[in-house]
Amino acid sequence: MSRFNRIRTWSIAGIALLAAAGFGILASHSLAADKKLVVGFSQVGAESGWRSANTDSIKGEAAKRGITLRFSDAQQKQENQIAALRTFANQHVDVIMFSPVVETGWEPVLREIKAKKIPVIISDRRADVTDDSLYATFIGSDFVEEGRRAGNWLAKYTGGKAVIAELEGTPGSAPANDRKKGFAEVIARYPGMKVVWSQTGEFTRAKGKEAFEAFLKTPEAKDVTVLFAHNDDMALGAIQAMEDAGKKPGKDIIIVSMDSVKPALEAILAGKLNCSVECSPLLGPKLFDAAEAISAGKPVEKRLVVDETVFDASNVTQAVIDARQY
Ligand code: GZL
Repeated sequence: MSRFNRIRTWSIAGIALLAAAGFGILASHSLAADKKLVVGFSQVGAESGWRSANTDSIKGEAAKRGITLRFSDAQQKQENQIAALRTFANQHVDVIMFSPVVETGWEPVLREIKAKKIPVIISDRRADVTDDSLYATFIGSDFVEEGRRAGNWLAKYTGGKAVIAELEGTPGSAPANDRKKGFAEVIARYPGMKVVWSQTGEFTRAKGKEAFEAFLKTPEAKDVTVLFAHNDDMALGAIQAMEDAGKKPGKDIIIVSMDSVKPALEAILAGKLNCSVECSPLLGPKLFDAAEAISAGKPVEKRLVVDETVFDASNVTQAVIDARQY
């Protein structure tokens, strides 16, 4: 065979080989794209209106996309979450997602998952880890900024004078730690603003009511002018306690809370709550966009923060409430 023909033959073979390889990648890629995902999700619990809306968003979005969702409710117990994460890993799901009930204690189980090469998406609350290769992305709010927004709103509304009772969220959770931190950072700038009582209500209406009922019976209660609650459910419980004690919530005691669930906006319209800093639970679309991108081998941002606002009497109307998804 002449030298020219030999080169021509090898060139054709080379092009055919590259094309086949390309097709092979394409085929495996398109097979991955066609394959419906199986996702394991470990949820904190069902402690608040926010959490229920968050679960609805996740389940609704998975159903819309034809994604098989294996969902576990941990009833606010870390040990239940760790067990669920291990189960998902042993089932070799395509992606694991979870909202960490508290910030610490996740590294061992995340290392087990990493060893199985299953990507992890952190939803809503931060997990403190020393190695950020243990998760692909963290999608949720900036709770420190939410705390600052509450502090700034209160400083403006009260002219920098407030004797504050604080209902905290779940001890050790990122929203409780960070909202407290952001709020304290702002009120530290005002000598006339101070927190004189602080106790957890575990983010639930029942425990918020119980804690505030007990507080109202103490001597310090007579001086308190403001309640800062780390979520609306605890604020709504405290409002019930105030009314049971013959006080006018929103007037005798100014109330600032977080989440902006519908019952809180209704309380603002009724003049019983003064401010709610929004924290969006509607994370479903962003979570599954990330899961699909990761499964298709595409890069994702390590941190995705959701945009939020602040509600008070100036921007809450019945039309705004009716238009809310949660
Ligand atoms: C915030 C979320 C918090 C809500 C509470 O993103 O983790 O947990 O503020 C919920 O209502 O219990």
